[in-house]
Amino acid sequence: MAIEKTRARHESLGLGEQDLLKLYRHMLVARRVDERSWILNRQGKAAFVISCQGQEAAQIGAAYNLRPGYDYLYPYYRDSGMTLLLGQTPRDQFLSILGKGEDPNSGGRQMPGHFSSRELNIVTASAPVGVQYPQATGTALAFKMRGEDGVVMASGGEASTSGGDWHEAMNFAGIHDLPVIFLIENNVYAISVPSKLQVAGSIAKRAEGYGFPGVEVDGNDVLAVYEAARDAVGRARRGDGPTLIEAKTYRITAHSSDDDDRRYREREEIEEWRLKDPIIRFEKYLFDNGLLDEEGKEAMDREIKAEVAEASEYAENAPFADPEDVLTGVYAEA
Ligand SMILES: Cc1ncc(C[n+]2csc(CCOP(=O)(O)OP(=O)(O)O)c2C)c(N)n1
Ligand SMILES: [Mg+2]
Repeated sequence: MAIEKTRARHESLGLGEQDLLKLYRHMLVARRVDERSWILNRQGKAAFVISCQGQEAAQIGAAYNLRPGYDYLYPYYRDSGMTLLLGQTPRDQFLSILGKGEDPNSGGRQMPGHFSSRELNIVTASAPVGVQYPQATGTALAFKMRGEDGVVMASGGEASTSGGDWHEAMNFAGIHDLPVIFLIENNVYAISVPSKLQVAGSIAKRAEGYGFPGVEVDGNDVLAVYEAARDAVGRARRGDGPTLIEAKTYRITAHSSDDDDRRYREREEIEEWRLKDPIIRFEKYLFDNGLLDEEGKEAMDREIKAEVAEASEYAENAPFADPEDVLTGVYAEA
């Protein structure tokens, strides 16, 4: 009797080898860009760094379902993984982190992490936590009114669900069955405040009160996030309305380069989560399924590190924004 080979998880999800290697590569690019950013900060070149480390699976697994330049993304400051996947480059990231004139997000006028691209439909966030949700919901309403099948993804941390904006957006999206996906990257902390002092009950379950599905997913498992977001995007595109995804994850670095996390969490806790590092976990999956080996991994990492070094060097040598340009785009030209 022939022994039937059990299908690997990715096969059941309809993902092929190229998809998996693309997911993995982008997770690694995001990590290496982030690591390099901290070096630039420690060298006194980057004034401020805010990290995606630990959240790459949540970001890349979710954004893999979007159609760049057609769907809309309202990311939050940690979502460099998403923007890199959708088409921003390491060079773009460093130009922004170093506040250079060529920075595509704001021409060097905004803090890092305020991603923006007209071509990629990535809409810049304001600095107050949570204000992206009503705007994203409005964009979803526009898609619906036009009869187009675009979807909108809006993401944020768990603390952004404590604010009124999030609830108003959830309510409005629920009433009008809008094509919007709320992706909450629950990384356990809001700067120094642990989620048990920030979040009452379950975030995912709140969706039920607004009349649409909410799912909780292992945010360090890229395939699990991909699946949850694929279903959510499918629902939205079919006109079946919004979905809330709560991706349980962990921020490995301090909140930002201005934060000393030794003041509020134990080193052991970070070490425990490092064992669940989404990149290492996915690497193991790829190894176990014969899709990557040590040699291939090292070659890819070498290539990425070279690309990141070149991008960083380019940005370091690029000119700062012209001081005359500081008010461009702020006031209407007479
Ligand atoms: C309305 C508002 N309050 C406070 C802040 C300061 N602030 C910036 S980030 C942050 C923590 C947000 O935590 P969370 O939403 O969990 O995202 P994380 O940084 O953990 O990814 C706070 C309090 C702000 N930017 N806006
Ligand atoms: Mg958080």
